[in-house]
Amino acid sequence: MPDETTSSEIVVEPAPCPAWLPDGALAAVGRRRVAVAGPPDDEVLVTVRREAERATSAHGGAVVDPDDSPDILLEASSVLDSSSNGRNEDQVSTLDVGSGFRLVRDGGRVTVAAATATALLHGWFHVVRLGEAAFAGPDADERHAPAFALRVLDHWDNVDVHPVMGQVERGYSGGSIFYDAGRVREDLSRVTTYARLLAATGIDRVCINNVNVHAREARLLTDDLPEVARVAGALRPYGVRTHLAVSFAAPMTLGGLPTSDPLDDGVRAWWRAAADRVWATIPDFGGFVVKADSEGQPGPFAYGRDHADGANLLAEAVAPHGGVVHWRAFVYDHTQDWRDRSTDRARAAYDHFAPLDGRFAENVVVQVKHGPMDFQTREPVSPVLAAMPGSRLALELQVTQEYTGQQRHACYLAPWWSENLGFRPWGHGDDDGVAVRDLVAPGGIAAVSNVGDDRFWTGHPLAQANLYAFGRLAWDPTLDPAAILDEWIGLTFAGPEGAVEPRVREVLHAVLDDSWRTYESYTAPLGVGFMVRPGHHYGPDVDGYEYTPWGTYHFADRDGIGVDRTRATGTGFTGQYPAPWRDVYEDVATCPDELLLFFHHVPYTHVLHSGVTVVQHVYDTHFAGVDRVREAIAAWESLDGRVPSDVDARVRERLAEQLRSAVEWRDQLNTYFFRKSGIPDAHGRTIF
Ligand code: GCW
Repeated sequence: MPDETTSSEIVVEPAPCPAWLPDGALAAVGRRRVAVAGPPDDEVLVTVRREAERATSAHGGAVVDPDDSPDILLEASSVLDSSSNGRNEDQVSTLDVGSGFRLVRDGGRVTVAAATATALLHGWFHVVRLGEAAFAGPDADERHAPAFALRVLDHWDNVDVHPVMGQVERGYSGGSIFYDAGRVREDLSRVTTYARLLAATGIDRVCINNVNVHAREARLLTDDLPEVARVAGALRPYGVRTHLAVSFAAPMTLGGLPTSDPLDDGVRAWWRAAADRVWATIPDFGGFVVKADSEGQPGPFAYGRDHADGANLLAEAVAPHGGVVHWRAFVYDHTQDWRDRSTDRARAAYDHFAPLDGRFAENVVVQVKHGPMDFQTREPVSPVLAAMPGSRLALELQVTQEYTGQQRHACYLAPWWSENLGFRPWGHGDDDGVAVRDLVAPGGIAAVSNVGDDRFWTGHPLAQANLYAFGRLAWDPTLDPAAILDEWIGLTFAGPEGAVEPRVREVLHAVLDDSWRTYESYTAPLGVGFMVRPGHHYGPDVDGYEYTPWGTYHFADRDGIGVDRTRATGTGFTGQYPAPWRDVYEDVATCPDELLLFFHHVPYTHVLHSGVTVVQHVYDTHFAGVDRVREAIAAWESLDGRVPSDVDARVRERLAEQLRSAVEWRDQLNTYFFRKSGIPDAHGRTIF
């Protein structure tokens, strides 16, 4: 057997893993007779037909004519309502038929009908997901529509490899699936496979470049448009539309104008011409994403203008084409003096954006990070979400695990996202109160993707569950995270005949269901956040950010820890919330334990609602967290050959690193708090 490779040998990369769409997952539909009806030249309808062919040829079914009594009939452009004169106006308005589908089950046969081929494709994947249950239930006539019309994945991918951030900023899954060697990839077949995975969750928009738009990436908007069109062409068969992140300074850097002032006529004309070119090249282009006046990105502040001026400039340019502008609210001072106690980064988004409510054009979506800081494992919900009733808001989540273990730790984030989506800023009223998911319905939801060119897509194979769950929550934010995980397991670990071994299901739930809380337990405590290594943000460094300009401090001293954000004695951040939360958070007696250090500076001896002191809580949770990682490892090892060996090997490798890292977190945090406070662990465990 040759033991060395020569340069002339062709290295065949293993195909990317099928994630949640192995052929086994198509068994229930693939065993049946499937018919597709609709405009034959529609590109997405061609995909629907191909999907039907793929499934049936893998499982012995057949694609048949619509009038040949199919078991599954997929119909595009059919009348969605059963009333004889077509659509019932009430239903049309509440259902958003444009992006929804109707599913009728009659005597075990299923008809899926939709007004567009993309919606039909989503309906097809719905049936795939249901498996045999789609055909076995009682007769039914259901309408399914996404809660959010805009469901976007943002890629922080660079075309060039950035010297500090790499090719994918905060990417933990290898290189970009879009770009290689400083240009759009020649072979974009993987992008189409990605679009297929997304379509199976209901995601239909992707922004293909980093919101930090560097010089090379800025040119995607101009010189590289034909290349962007190729990417759009690779996403389109699965009904996924392309967006671009653009630089606010583009009129100067790309257009050679002397200014980017949003009120300058030349600048307005430049953006209109730029947008015209984009839509002339890519007629179904979605729109622009903008990070302005944030972490060094250019913006309207340079001209004494505000973010409404900036956003409306681009909105005007894209409006004739039906485009949208996702304008991010992640704006704060990243050059803060750590000695300055009057500035509070948590306040920044609200202070900048709430006063602008009502001034944004109709096609501007203000994209708000879920928390006031930055995708921490635990933070309160951003008060901006309740402060802009006259604007279209989108919720921004982070699927890539920047602060949540970087896809080396198993950390299923759906419970955390679900908590944010269900948060009720005005508490529970008579009608149970308005939740974040209601507030963002007009602007939808966006998240930073965790995908790269890694064979498992997400580095950690189990991090695929986060991408899947984001898509499903974007469709229906009321879904139960454990039920979503169960769906993901059912699809991903389907054997050739579609069944999943019960033990596999059990172990995956054991490892993932509560993994976000486990991660929280061994990292920064009680909502204080950060305590990570500066720069790459992996692993513990309690004081790593304490004396930096980033506005992320914990203020630990010998007596206590936490940030006083009260109105009475602190930064006043609690005042950005409506009642009851402004008062609940203000009072140390009512503030929830998990957010105590976000809102209050307390002594280590402060007794939590749970009955233990702050310092004892740190010790207890950090010891328990490591124990839970050990349990997860034991559970995984008990699978013993029940999952494919390559998945098993990768997961084992990641779990080992998770344990190493969790032990490091435990020991550094416990030691830090012990040394600061001088208070020993009540149970006498080892602290260094
Ligand atoms: O979480 C921070 C990241 C930056 C990122 C920024 C943002 C794209 O550390 O890498 O930049 O957020 O959301 O803009």
